[in-house]
Amino acid sequence: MAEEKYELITRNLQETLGGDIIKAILAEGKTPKGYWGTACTGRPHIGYFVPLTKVADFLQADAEMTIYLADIHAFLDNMKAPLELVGHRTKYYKFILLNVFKSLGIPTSKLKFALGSDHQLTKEFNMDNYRLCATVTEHDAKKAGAEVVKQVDSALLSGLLYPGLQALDEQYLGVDFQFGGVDQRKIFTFAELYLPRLGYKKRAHLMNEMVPGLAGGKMSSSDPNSKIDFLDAPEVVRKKIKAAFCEEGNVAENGILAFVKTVLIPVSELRLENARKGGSLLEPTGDLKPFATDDAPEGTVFTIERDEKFGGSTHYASYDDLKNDFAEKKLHPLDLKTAVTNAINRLLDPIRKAFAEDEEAQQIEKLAYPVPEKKQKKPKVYHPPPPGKGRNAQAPADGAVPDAAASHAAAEEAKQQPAGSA
Ligand code: STL
Repeated sequence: MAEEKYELITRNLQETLGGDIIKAILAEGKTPKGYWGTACTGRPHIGYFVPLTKVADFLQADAEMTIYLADIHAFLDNMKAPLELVGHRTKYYKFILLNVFKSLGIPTSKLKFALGSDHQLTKEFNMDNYRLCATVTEHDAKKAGAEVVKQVDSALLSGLLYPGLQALDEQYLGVDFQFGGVDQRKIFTFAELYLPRLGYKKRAHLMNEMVPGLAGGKMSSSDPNSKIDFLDAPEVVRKKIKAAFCEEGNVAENGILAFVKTVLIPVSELRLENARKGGSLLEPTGDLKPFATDDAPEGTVFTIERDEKFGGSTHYASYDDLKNDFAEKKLHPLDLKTAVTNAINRLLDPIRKAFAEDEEAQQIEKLAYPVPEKKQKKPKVYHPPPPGKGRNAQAPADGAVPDAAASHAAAEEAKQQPAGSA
């Protein structure tokens, strides 16, 4: 039983540090407590399905999970979220994440939500922060944040505080493990080194592999082409997937395949497992069918629907089978993209619907992401040209003077073309 739970907790991860800590808790018959945190900076995008799908495993193993919205961190990371917007953004994140869990059928009654500002403004936390600042070298703080904190010239002191506060969060959230992407690794090892120096326990750290965005690179909130918003309309989803890089036979830099591997197939597996357990695993809050057609053989985790004249539908029982077919060019990018578009739209449908039916959520979204005001054009002031210059003056003997304003406008226009938009 303890072994089974440990296997569930650690499966499909890239790396586990301090697994013995979790094993010891399970061996005592106790419930491990963990958390996953995010900073409420830009808009949450469907890349969040990856960690949230893994959270389903933790819950299935009866772990107690906290979803942590790092509001103060969002501001500390180069003010990615201005302080006056952070409060609205945390509310928006909470709305979206709750509905993602519902869409996945993950019982939200077993989840806790917490905000950074719930504990980070207390006297105790602040004193611990000062104690930590008197222990950590500047060098270590900088190194720990290197992959997570935006690196800029004239770096702000806030970036140096970021890793220490995250380490202290483990203590103040009262958890046994923290879960995050492997990009958090340096912060995690920092926490393992420094919490014991303050007299606190070392926690376990569970890390997901980094998943390429649909455009091929890291799924970033700042590149609109690489991310699909949870509220994107079905047509927008289709267009973004259509534009995604997905080269025939190339399984290496393939954001579409990565999404199938880390979200769609685990979700199918969860749904099949739920059906096997008579529906005791998931809440019937949404569509609980795997991404397979009704006529698919038992154990199918993904169906590619295809016209008979192109060989008919293919049913896959594992990701590796699908990947191998793609590598051998037996599965065409267009057929894969169609299937993935449909699956994503099935996952997004209940989220879009919940938002459309919730006026408060719509209000929060407006406040959280105000449309930036267009820059006011400076009123044109007429400066008369000096004598002998200007439109009405005689042209110089060597002919045309380039129109600087026009060529600048042309250069700007050229910049607007998205790179590789084919
Ligand atoms: C990001 C992007 C991301 C994860 C995080 C931030 C994590 C932040 C965080 C902060 C404090 C914690 C835990 C996690 O205690 O993918 O901008």
